[in-house]
Amino acid sequence: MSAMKPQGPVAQDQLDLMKLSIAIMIVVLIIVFAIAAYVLIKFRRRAGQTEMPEQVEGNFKLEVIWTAIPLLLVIILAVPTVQTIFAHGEDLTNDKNAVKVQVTSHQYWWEFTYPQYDITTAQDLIIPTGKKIAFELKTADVLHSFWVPSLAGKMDTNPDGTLNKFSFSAPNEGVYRGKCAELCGRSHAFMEFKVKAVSQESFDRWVNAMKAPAVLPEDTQLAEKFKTNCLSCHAVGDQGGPVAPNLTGIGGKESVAGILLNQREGQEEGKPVLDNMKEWLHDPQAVKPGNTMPSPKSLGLTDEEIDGIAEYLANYKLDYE
Ligand SMILES: [Cu+2]
Repeated sequence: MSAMKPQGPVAQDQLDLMKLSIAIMIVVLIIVFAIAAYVLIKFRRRAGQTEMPEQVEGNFKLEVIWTAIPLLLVIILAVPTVQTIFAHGEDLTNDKNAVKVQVTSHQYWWEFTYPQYDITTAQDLIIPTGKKIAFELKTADVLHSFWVPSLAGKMDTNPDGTLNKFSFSAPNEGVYRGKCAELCGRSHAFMEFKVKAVSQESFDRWVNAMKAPAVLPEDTQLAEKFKTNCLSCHAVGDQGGPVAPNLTGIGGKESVAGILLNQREGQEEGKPVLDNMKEWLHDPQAVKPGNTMPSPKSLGLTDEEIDGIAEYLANYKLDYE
């Protein structure tokens, strides 16, 4: 998660701009300090010196020089900056070759809708490598900021209803960490998400898997509890509501609730997905204070039922990679 290690063309262009401005600043710094040091030593007041040194105010030549040089530097900075900003801010939402994603920020999670495929997911943004992803961003509550440092700069989600648009792409397969970059409440620091870039084939399989009918708990009693208590807000497959994060395939995601990292094959980081799921379901407020999910216990679910739902969700994986 670093803008200094770009993993895509947008982040690369942005890093190049940073390098250009830092290079110019360093050159200016060195020249200014060198002149200052030279002047301090060479023109210092000597013992017995009483006369006023020659004054240079109103010197036409000097004023032209110290106006022209900064102006030139600002132009050198401005031309590529403006070019890059307009290139990456281009609205690609009508581009047929781009994958359109509508981002909705919530306290404290991220919702991703793919209008071309009629699917909605949360927390893990799955994208095909090499394709331009055309984003359209809005918020469901307060001001948030969508930021995947290794792929692109920040983009605000505005409470006044205006849609912000931009695009980026990821040439390489991988998982890139994203953060909310605007203080938005108690659990702002936990408002993480992941961008997962996969091959076009895997992406197509993922789309199909997302559209498949919902998988519910095998135990019919538990399935009933899950439907009445969880699916009033959450959705799985074709069932449930649009209020809370879509749970389709949640067991295969990078994290639970965006912040409890699931251990992946060949990785030491994170805990088993079932442990994370139980930790979350037994006390969501302890994991992410101030989130709007009611505690399953307060809904009247027993510890056993909560464990059963955790087990069902931890095993609900989509086979697409
Ligand atoms: Cu936020």
